[in-house]
Amino acid sequence: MANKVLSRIDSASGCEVDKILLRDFTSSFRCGYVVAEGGVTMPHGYVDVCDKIAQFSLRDDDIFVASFPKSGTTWTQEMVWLLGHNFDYEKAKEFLPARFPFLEVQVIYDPIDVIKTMGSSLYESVDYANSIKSPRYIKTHLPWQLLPTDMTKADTKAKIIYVWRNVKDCLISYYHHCILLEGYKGNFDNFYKMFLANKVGYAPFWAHVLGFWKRRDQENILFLRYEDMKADLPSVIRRVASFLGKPCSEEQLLKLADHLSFENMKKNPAVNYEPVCEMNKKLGLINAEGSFMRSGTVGGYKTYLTQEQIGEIDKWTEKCLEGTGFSP
Ligand code: PPS
Repeated sequence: MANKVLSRIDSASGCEVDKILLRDFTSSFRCGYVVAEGGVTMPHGYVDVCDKIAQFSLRDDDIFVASFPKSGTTWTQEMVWLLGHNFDYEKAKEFLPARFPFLEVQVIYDPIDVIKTMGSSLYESVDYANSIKSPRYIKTHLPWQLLPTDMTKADTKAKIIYVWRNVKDCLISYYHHCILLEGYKGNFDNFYKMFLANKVGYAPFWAHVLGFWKRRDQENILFLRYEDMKADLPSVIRRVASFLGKPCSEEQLLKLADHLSFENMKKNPAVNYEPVCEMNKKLGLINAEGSFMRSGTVGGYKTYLTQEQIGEIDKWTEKCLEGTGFSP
């Protein structure tokens, strides 16, 4: 078993959520799951690349956007990329994953889909990220302990912008995402059970957030919240610009905030993943309706979750955060 991988998730374990996980994610390339360091659930393909990721050499000018899935990653990536590229809206018409590759995409998505939509070089995502010119802009959903080892060195200069989101909205968004893009054919209740049992990809959720929150005072880490971006995007843009050391005039700021509005991102094919959803359908990989830019709201969970579920998540959260000093 590779370095960071502790065990396989096995349907013979007798655990109900393990069975659901193995049964209800139906894409043919999802041939099982493993438990990685920190109790993290990862699709089986992680085994093939975890050592490569651990050994991935960082450069001083690397910029990572990291998050638990469905926390506002794409939104943050587009902001960071434009700040880092002198507001080049012309170049930003290129598909975001080509400008800002997803380090471990090969673990998560069907190769046929990724190759058809992004090209074969992008599918070998760890090699691709290794090969691109500096400064590199890299997306990852990996928790702190699974990041390239270089990141944990005290003198690392590579920067990480971490974004997190209210766990209930994140859960709902993840459920829709898994139906749309990850071949999930189960119902909401089973997804909910898996999420709380830390059996969805990249879970446990709170340990993920805490891993970065604990390091939020490091000079190379910026800790953001989706809800703050919704409440006052210009303020967050200013913080990010200052963290990146990129000047941003009031005029540039207003234009960027407008470009980053939900309505504009929803109709922007470079960031809305419509081409990927279309390709999935065309290839018959996934047959689901919906869109990646789904609702973009805060508190949308209230129409999905029962009072009982809300109470259960609150209790679970309290337990996960006990003694940490973190208040959501
Ligand atoms: S992924 O696939 O994990 O990288 O997804 P991620 O980008 O992290 O999260 C997708 C959710 O972010 C919402 N989103 C936005 N909300 C508000 N404003 C803007 N501009 C924006 N862009 C993306 C997107 O709609 C997903 O949330 P839900 O709740 O599903 O709508």
